[in-house]
Amino acid sequence: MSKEFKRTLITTALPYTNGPVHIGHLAGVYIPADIYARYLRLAGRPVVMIGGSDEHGVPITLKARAEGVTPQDIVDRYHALIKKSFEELGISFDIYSRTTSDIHSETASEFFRHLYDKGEFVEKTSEQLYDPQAKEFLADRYVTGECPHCHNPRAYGDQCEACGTSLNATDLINPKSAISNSPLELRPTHHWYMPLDKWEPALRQWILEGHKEWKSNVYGQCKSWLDMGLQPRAVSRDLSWGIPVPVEGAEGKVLYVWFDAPIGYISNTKELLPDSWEKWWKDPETRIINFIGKDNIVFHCIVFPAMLMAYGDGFQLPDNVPANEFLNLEGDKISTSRNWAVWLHEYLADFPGKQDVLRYVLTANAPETKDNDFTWRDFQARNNNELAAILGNFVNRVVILTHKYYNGVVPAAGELLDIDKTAYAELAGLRDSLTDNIENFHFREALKDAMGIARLGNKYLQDCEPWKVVKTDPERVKTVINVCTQICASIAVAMEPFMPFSSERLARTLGLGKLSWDMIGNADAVPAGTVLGAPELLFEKIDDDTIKAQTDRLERIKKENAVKAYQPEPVKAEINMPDFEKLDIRVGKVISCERVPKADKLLKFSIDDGTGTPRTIVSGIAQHYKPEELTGKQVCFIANLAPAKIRGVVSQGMILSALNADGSLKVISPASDATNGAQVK
Ligand code: B3M
Ligand code: ZN
Repeated sequence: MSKEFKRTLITTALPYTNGPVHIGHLAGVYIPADIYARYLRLAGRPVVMIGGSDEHGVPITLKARAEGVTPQDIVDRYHALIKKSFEELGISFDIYSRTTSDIHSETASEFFRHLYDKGEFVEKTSEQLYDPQAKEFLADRYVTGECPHCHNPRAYGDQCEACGTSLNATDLINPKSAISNSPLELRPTHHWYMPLDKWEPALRQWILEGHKEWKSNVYGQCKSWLDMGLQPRAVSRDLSWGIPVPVEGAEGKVLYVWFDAPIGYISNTKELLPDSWEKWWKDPETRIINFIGKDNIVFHCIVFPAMLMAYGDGFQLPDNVPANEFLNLEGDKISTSRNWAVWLHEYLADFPGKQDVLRYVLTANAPETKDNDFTWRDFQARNNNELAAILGNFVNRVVILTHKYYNGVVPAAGELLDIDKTAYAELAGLRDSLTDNIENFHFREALKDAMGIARLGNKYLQDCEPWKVVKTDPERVKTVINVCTQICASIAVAMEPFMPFSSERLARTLGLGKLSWDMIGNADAVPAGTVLGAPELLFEKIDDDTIKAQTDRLERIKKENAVKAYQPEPVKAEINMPDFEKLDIRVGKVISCERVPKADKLLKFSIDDGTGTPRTIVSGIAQHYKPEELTGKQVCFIANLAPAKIRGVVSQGMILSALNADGSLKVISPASDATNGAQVK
């Protein structure tokens, strides 16, 4: 750090309240921010961590419309849910407020008015797409039509998902409202714009010259925006949901959600610290850090800083914006609309008491430099092989041995041998690396260092073998157990930013009072004579059934999504009646059905086709039906298909089934009992 700061203001992206938060939000923003805030507190450095809900914006109004409730109902519901689930996960906000609060609308209005009075906006009337049925202007995202490039008929106004081109809604051929499906008109409308072009030189200087230390993904995105050249951006919208534009004659216009939301950081600081908030925003000795996801970089590094510069009055720009990339789920992009997510509130209900496991896995897998994938198998493996087998195991062994040998009373260490000194030296090395990594927002590496302390402890204990030495040199064992206890104390502190719940339990067992960062590596963190609590397992193994319940849920969702997105196959070329009449389709009853050995897709049927001689048919539906499910049922089959040998069995025909959107096969049966052998006409 080039400069000494007196205090750190941490902001976390304000989640939209049109749905609950999911693991992508957590891994990208809230867990890293919380690690950083907790670390600073342990290091005794002044910090406030600001959070809150972003309650404006079009998606909220659409959700309200779809449910027939008011936008306020929607934001009340999700704000409460999000706030509660963050609390339960231990995200240690100093305040978690909301952008529908009075203090926020006052602050945001005043901000706008101040820029307006200073002449910092440009005003323009332009033609925009209007939905005459819904009686509103539409954001680009809510317009659909034909892509002018690839002619995909279902392109969105901001992007064509078929060819990937970014678009303006006015580029689309035959634009239609995605809300009402009605054709759109161009109508003139008046708005206020932030002239970002005016701030471009200052932004270039500040970021490209002044903040070369920013993460390369952030710096790179800023550079490419700046190199493309900045344009004025509208900061107002024609909507009814939002903070009214505080200017005479601006009825029906509200602040653009991206104008008011970042001001939410300021309003929430004001709400938390009504008397001292200014020093957290305007004193150059305050360091501001914005934790966000990569889709928010432009707003935090370009638009909001331009707003702050335009406002003046000493407002400080962020010192760093350690934005993360995206987390995927089981190989697919997380999506609220497709319900492809692990929702925090559901995780908390399904895994009570296991907040730290999620925090651990999401940190170990954090998308710090590239997109990353969350899988339930990895979740289980990390819990079982790392948390339970390494960390939990070491701590548990130490506590058990202390109880076994010394009734739980921590013995005094004797003279330290080389092996003990080496352990302390390695511990100090890990502490320094851990500190350095956290300071530089490398939380994955930092977590490895913290786990390294547990690995070190395991190795030390294994090398010292107190269970053998106790018979030959009981004095030596006292030192070993003492050193192990100190390593446990280091773990309790080092783990606190990442896994606060387990840290607290361990600290209680060790009789540690208030934790502080300098206890890591301290050889006297647990004074001799301390009575340890009873041994308790910090982490339990997670079994396969628990994981299967989660992967089954995702499978179900995947199928539901396939059904929703299903487009029937185009109808094949036309045929004539004689073509159809060549097919001899019949009804028959399944007399017996069995698996074909060594062929996991095949079932062998014996069918009563009315002739008195059972007919054998082999069918590739073993992954869709168990043999007993079909026995006794009537099915339809092609009776005149040329026999074919399949896995050594001669198959005389083909059983008909429907291929569904989700890839499943459904055997076709007559709707009510038919005669075996009856022809299907
Ligand atoms: N609500 C976008 C998001 O949740 C937005 C962040 C606002 S931060 C001021 O991704
Ligand atoms: Zn296209």
